[in-house]
Amino acid sequence: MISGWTEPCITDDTSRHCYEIVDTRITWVNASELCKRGGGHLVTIESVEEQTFITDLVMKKKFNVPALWIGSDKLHPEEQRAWANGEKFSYVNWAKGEPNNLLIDEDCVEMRTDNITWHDVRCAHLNGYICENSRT
Ligand SMILES: [Ca+2]
Ligand SMILES: [Ca+2]
Repeated sequence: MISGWTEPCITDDTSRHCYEIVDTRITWVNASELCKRGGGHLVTIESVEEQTFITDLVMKKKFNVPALWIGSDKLHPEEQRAWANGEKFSYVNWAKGEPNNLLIDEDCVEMRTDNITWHDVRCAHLNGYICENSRT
């Protein structure tokens, strides 16, 4: 369950970003819906600083899920590749060889909890997820 947006948060020049990591395994669409219901969205990682902050959060906690959904779907074809809000990727942390669309329809993006790299996988896969709430 979303337990609230009080912590942990980072503040940059223009806004404050708070994160909630949930280790219940659900599909990308369901994770996206739950984040929205909590007033946020699946995390968009726009800089190395944001990735580092999230990496620290993930590493601090022992997860019983191998991967967490982040906020990108409709990954293929390549020219559509972006965050679900339409924003183009300004930063990426793909694992070597990813995104590879290996099983066809690997249209959603997960972040592995062991090494924090991104992989494209099928959206019906069951993962934990990270919600973000950004306020200006
Ligand atoms: Ca973000
Ligand atoms: Ca893949």
